[in-house]
Amino acid sequence: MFPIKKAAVINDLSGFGKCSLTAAIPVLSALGVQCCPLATAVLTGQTGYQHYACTDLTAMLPLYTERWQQNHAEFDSIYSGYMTGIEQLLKFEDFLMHFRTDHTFFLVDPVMGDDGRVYGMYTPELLDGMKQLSRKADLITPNLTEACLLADAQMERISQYSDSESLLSFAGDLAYKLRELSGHSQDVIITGIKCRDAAAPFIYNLALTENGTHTCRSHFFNRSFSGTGDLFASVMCGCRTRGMDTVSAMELAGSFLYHSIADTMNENIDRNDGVNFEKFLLELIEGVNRL
Ligand code: PXL
Repeated sequence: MFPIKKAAVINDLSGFGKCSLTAAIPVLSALGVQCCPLATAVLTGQTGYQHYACTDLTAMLPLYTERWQQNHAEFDSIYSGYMTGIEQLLKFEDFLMHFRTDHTFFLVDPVMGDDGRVYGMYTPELLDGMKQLSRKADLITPNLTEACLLADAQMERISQYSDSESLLSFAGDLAYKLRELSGHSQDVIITGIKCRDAAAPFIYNLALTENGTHTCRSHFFNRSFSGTGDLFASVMCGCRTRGMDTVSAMELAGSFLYHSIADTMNENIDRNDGVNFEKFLLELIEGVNRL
């Protein structure tokens, strides 16, 4: 048997949307990793819903740092996702200073937008803060929109590529630029690259690691669902914490998401409600135990 490792996960708790912590907790558990949440906010549902309420928990963050220090907490990994604002990000930097060691795996999922649109809470200060934070990570998992924001590339370019080859080459260049900006051997995965080639639409993930560039792809159903980026990053966090390499973890995450989305497509589910990932957690348990 293996010792249970611990991941500190800074993200929000949304009652509906199967995203952020309601994605991270079950996925990390399935992968045999304890999830220790630092809740950034509690929402009735994710912000895509027409009606939602949000209680911001920025004031709690220094208490997490202080009390966990007093209790001598230690983490094998730290994973950050949705932040409500720059103050939260700065308080998290303080947490990081206290809890990140040479042995901690640090993953930043720079949740900022998707499909060429930026989420409402995004200010230039938060974008700047996210650029600084993401450079410190061992692995970042931006989607194409977020990668453009982090690399100061024009988002409009995403829709200008008509063939998958040039879109993937654009994503590859972004990954190189982001790794270079980090100033160290950071792994970069650009997620959810949608190639809408009429004959065979595919969604790609592109990883840049010390071994070069790797892509994996699966059928694209031409719909986006809430929480898929969070599920992907959670699988990456759990697998890397358990010692799996980045490319194998990316392949497992891609297959888990493909099955979850394909199953969701069989029902008439609103995009805001997320995907049927619960049925496929066994795939993660088996995948990580093949190690
Ligand atoms: O899945 C990203 C995400 C996380 N948390 C909240 C969100 C979103 C995306 O809209 O609204 C609260």
